[in-house]
Amino acid sequence: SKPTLALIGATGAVGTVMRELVSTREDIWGEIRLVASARSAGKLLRVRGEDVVVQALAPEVFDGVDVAIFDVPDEVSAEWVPVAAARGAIAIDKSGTFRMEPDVPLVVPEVNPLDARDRPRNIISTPNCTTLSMMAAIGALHAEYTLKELVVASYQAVSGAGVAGPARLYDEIEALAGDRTVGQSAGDVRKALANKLEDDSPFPAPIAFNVVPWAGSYKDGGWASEELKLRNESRKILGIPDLKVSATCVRVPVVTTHSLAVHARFEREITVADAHRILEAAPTVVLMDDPANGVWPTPVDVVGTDPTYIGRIRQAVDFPNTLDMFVCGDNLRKGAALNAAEIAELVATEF
Ligand code: 11C
Repeated sequence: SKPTLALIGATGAVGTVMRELVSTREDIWGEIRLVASARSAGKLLRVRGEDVVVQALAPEVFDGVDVAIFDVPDEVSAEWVPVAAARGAIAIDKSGTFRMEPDVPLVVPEVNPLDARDRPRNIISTPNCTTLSMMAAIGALHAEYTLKELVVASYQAVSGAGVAGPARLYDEIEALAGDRTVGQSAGDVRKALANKLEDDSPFPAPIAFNVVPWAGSYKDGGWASEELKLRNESRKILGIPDLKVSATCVRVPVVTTHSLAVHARFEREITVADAHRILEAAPTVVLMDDPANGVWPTPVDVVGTDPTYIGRIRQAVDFPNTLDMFVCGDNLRKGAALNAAEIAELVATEF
């Protein structure tokens, strides 16, 4: 019989995309259970064209579940992922809680699918959306040219911060709209927003009319957690423990789709034509690289789609064996729900 799937965090930003994905991808699942916090229990949500009652998170909801996908805050995962695993479910976790634990694989199906088989704790982690938004493309290049260094600047969409992110961006845009003087003197955007909106933004600075060089929590040395995740997770997924990585993560006023400027050094010379050949052959990558004709990816053309888009590929003039590139990926799809769904489909073949 078909395996039973549970979606934990079914009402969140990623949970919503997850329900859409399981409703539109090949239907390999038997029962699909929707689980959320007690606050959302009893709600009806649509999956595969049917209304399903949301259940409150409790140990019993995992009984009979084969695969459980978690998209919940770190502390909720820390408590409940082991419960699901102990009750026999393969737990696929989107949080940062288990990603770097040595006995938990961190999987991107295009890059390291075999790692999903080795899961002594019955837990598989799925990476941060920033790491994931470039990984299919970078992984394909690495497979042939062996990556040595990555320097990355991110341009992260507000939905990375959950449903509160887009809500805040829309509110700020609405609050500023119509005033063609705002944004022209230091502090005027902050002042205009303070007059109209509550001080409850998920972002540490105005996000409309702005870019914010901060994503995640504060870490030693002045790093933002997102920057360290990008480093640690890239190393683990690619299987290069000493990969040199340095990142600067920036939030931009884009609703959904993270972009990354990537400066990648390889073991040997790689030309733009080499990269084009590899990326054209990568099934989940779309090459949009014809700058003479204005062809490169942007978030507004990528949002809502599955692939990883790449363009602006250049051989770095002053750095040997190095390419500069621009990558876009929908942070809620490949960056989150889609990667988890793909891992789930990978392990579902075992049932
Ligand atoms: C963001 N990448 O854009 C983050 C959200 O470790 O999964 C996801 C955090 C994580 O804000």
